[in-house]
Amino acid sequence: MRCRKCKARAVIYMRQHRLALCKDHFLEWFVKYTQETIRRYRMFTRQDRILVAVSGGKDSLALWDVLWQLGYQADGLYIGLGIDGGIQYSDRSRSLVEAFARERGLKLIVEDVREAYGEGIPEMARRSRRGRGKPCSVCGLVKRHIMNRVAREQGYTVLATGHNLDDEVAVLFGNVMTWQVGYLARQGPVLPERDGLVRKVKPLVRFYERETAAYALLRGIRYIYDECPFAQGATSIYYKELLNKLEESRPGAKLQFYLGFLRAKEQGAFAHIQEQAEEALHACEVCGQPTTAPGMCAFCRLTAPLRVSLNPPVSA
Ligand code: Q46
Ligand code: ZN
Ligand code: ZN
Repeated sequence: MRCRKCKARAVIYMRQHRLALCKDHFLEWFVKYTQETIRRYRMFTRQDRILVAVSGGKDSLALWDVLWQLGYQADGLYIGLGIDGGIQYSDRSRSLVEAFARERGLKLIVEDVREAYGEGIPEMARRSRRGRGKPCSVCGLVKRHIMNRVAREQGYTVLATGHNLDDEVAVLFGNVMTWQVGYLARQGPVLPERDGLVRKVKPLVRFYERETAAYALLRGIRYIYDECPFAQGATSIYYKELLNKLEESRPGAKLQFYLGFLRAKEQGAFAHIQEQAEEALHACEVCGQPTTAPGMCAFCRLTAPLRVSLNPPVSA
């Protein structure tokens, strides 16, 4: 197959766009298409200070690389989750992110959960009733809390994550399967800023996973190939497999499903539940971060016993 632009040997064929490209033209297209997504969904401008959440995986590092090439003010945030799983998952991903930042002279902020609280995600999950023993719910809570806190403390106006189309479509499918209309009303490439929550954006949301992987490989980005050990058996992975089968027989089905949803949203399909879905937020009485819970936020409740042991009360 030949590149549509220069007729050289193509390295990728994207069936949903009926587009074959060589290495150079694919890399150029990927950067331009990301910029178009940023503009189309009004994600941010050159004046914004962007904090990119980087896990060490292909998507988040590809995103940081593209934003760096486009000349945005984008710093990285790595959150050490204290996950080993027999493959030193957290240690290896941290070294890869640090090497990535060093090689490009980019600013990286590292927050390590175990260093800060004396427990990693697996231990926190064992103590918590959240997620019935599965660490992902606790992990999501901790990551959201730290991302928002760091962004606010350090004056970032936007938080960017590397979610790709496959991730978003799996979430959308799950939300539709259970008719979580509140979640559907909030799902999208941009979550606007409100009451102490920093704006969240997903600039890679129109790329299939194989495209972000191709971008990372062709750019020579070293990333962690292993999934987090706790990702196994997740419902989202099952949905991804189902949706891949659909895509095989109907190329472009995933993109169509997602973009159709966004169009319906823009036309106001969920407008009437949008307001109800946005529960009132107030400041947590311990950390000051926005929360819907009365009094203390869920993160402070989770870490309260740890804070006591880290800062024992001073006896008179
Ligand atoms: S890192 Fe955390 Fe994921 Fe691992 S424990 Fe689950 S949520 S699977 S993105
Ligand atoms: Zn070409
Ligand atoms: Zn709190």
